[in-house]
Amino acid sequence: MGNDYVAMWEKLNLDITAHDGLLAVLGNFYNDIYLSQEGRLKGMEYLDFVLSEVHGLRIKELQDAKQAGRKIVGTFCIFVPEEITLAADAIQVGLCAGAEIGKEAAEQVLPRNTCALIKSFVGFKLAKLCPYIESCDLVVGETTCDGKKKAYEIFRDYAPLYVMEIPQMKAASDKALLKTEFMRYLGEIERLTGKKITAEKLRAAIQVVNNRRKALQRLDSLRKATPSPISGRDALLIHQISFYDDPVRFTHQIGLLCDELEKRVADKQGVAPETAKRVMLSGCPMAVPNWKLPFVIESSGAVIVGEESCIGDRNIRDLVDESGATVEEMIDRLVDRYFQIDCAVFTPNEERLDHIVRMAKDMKADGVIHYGLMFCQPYAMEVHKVSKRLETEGIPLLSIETDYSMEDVGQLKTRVEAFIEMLR
Ligand code: BJ8
Repeated sequence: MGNDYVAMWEKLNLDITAHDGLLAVLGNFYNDIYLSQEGRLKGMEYLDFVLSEVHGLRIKELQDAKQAGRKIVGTFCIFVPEEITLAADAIQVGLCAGAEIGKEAAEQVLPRNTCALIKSFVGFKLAKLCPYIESCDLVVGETTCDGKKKAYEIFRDYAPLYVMEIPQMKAASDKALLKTEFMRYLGEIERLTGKKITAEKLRAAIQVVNNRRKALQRLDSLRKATPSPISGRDALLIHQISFYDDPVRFTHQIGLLCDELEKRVADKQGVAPETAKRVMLSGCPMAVPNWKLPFVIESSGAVIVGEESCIGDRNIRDLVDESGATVEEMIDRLVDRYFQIDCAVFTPNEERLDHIVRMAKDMKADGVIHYGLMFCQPYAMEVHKVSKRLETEGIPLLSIETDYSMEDVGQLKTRVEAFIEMLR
């Protein structure tokens, strides 16, 4: 990324020196983890380009959109309905952060024993590192885990924040709460943009987001093939970029990539030998540039065939029923869809266990690696049930807890290699 963007970053009030540091880390990481892979798909050139311009061209596009009167909405959770945001002609971007570069700043306001994802987004804001946060007209938080919920109370001193209440159980009253919250959000977005959300606009937005989900479903279903035609690292990157890129353009590009993948599958061409062990990831979301564990797994000779995670299957598995005629009917369909999300903040959360088993079987996974971010209680607690359930199904599990630092790479590699050896 050249210097052409420095003026734009200065205008966004980024700390240019610290931001240069972030881009350098990102660039080195990307070279080591991505560009070093052999036999990559031609279609990945688009993703490489988007990533190389993630703080450049895409931010420029957002600034141009703002100039043209559109609003930018940032989110941290897949519960925030992008369909409503798009229906008011606003742009939604994911703000979850996967780097520890703002950690020191974050630890001045947060307890040290906070999960890395929360520290990262707070740190990015306080250290003025993220052009996405700085571009936002509204940041939408949500009452999911306690860590995020309480961090927003601090975050709101630094950014225009709106918090959506998310239920924690799945009774009828919880569903009614989600509907009330979606209606409240609709009102908030209309106020922000000054635009009325009509049935026509909401229907079009539902189709745009559904089409992106369908493209990602197609991608993930091609990973059922043996040998797997795409690395887990590349597939994860595609899911990560889906939170930043223009949805229509992204969907088109993923369609082209899937055409290429289909050909590979037909030719029995894979990224790893047919005998490579197939591993499924499950657990906390992996935000850009959190590629540590996938790299460790795939450089140990296994191939990742699926992610049971919010940056993965949990975000794309369910579509919105497109049959609603009025705005209210469409909101009901949205609630039906979002209410199926089986995040570990729900109690009880048996559906997630069913999904993990179904997905592991579908993807022909030889084993599951459960990924928990250190200090993430919901996923750490749930791993006990995941482990018991997988044991009854005869599916081997390795549970890993880590953060964004690179200090434990050696130790992780030893554990992952032993697990893969055991699968053999
Ligand atoms: S729907 S998973 S995106 S809340 S890792 S911050 S849970 S302490 S991210 Fe999530 Fe929505 Fe659920 Fe998905 Fe807290 Fe855990 Fe940290 Fe987490």
